[in-house]
Amino acid sequence: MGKALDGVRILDFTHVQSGPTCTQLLAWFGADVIKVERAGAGDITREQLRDIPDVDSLYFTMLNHNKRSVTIDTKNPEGKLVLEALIQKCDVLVENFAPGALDRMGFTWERIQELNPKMIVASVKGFGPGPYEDCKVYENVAQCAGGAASTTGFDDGPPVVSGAQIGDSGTGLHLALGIVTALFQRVSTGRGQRVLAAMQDGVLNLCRVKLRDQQRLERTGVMKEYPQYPNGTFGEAVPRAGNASGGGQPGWILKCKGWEADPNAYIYFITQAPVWAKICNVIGKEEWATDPEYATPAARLPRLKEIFAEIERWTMTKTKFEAMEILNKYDIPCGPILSMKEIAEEPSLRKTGTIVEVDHPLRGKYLTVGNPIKLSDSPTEVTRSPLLGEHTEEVMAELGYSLDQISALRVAGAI
Ligand code: CAO
Repeated sequence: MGKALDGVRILDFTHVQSGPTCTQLLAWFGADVIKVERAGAGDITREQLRDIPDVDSLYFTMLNHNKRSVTIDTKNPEGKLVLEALIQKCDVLVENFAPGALDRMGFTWERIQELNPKMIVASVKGFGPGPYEDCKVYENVAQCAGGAASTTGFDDGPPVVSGAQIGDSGTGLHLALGIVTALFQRVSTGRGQRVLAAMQDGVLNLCRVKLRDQQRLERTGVMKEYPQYPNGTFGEAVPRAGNASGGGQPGWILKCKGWEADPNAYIYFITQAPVWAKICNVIGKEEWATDPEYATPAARLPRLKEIFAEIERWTMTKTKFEAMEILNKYDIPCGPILSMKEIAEEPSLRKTGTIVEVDHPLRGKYLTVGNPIKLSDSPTEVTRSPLLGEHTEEVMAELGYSLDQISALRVAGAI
């Protein structure tokens, strides 16, 4: 079966996490992704957090599947010519260098347009135009500047960053959408364009419910579904809400059987209004279904702590999986807190290709997260990440270079 992005060629100038997640997605959808790296070094993540000496790290392999790797020194005059040939042949250039790096290399937007007016140039930067536009940015900087950290954690503790890489992988996802949208627009305009996804913007986009709450707070001075209500105080800014649900249906994380020894023996429990009577039945508090102090969502809001404590008395008698099975019978929304170990071993995720085992010539078999987006007419087959420069000769030959020219460029240190 063909792939959605068959025929689309990506000049992948990305490194570390944010850019590579974007181009990996495009590769999974069928684009030919040619990753350009510096000879002898490559993407810095190849050697970061290594678990096997001298073998590409899991950090690298898990972000660079289905790509080809070529080495080019883009600061060498002859290397620049090779990059120019690639720009002329590709549809999209994706990069996430520090601000200005591409210009310093001599590849300004204007120069790229001269070489290929149809080229889409897509960038991840830490910040958009403004006071921080020249800053280098990593994941947690974006989580802090995008509003995630100030709204994550518990009220009596410091701001907390999330394990979900919303700054890097989240922005990569935003950029991928921008790229396919620009490719779509190019069909009618015939022109390329610039696509920018700033990490601060991407994180804020994912935190938009908190900007919603900021405005609710300013209008009413209180947010009744937050754990600070009714006994705590609200300041001027949205506070950290612990494990509160963030939506209109109150929720919390509750202990399950075995919590004393297992740090993940917990369940997320949502007291969805339409199933309130069923919740009361399950936990043995039938009277709460009709008691005016508990029967309506508004009446429950000031009592959420007491209500969740009562529900927890019940969840502590069940494992998280037992609780899940019982609650789902009654359509009560809930979710077990799954550890990475449990997720890695989950057969259904293996079956759908969300968790995939990949074989690598130097590291052997390892697990990775496959394509989380499933297209019925464009299935994803995850193939291993390339070794550094594995496809240099192949790609150079496609660009029309002879073997002698390739050898000469190697001697000159251009590739
Ligand atoms: N040949 C020659 N030079 C190359 C090259 C190649 N193939 N590939 C890269 N380089 C050069 C760049 O041109 C740059 O040179 P100058 O500094 O002289 O312009 C240099 O390598 C370093 O690039 P960099 O500044 O992007 O890399 P860094 O390690 O110093 O910074 C990072 C890394 C991520 C902080 C920075 O790239 C950045 O802020 N990127 C944008 C935001 C982003 O994507 N952050 C997420 C990263 S994932 O956590």
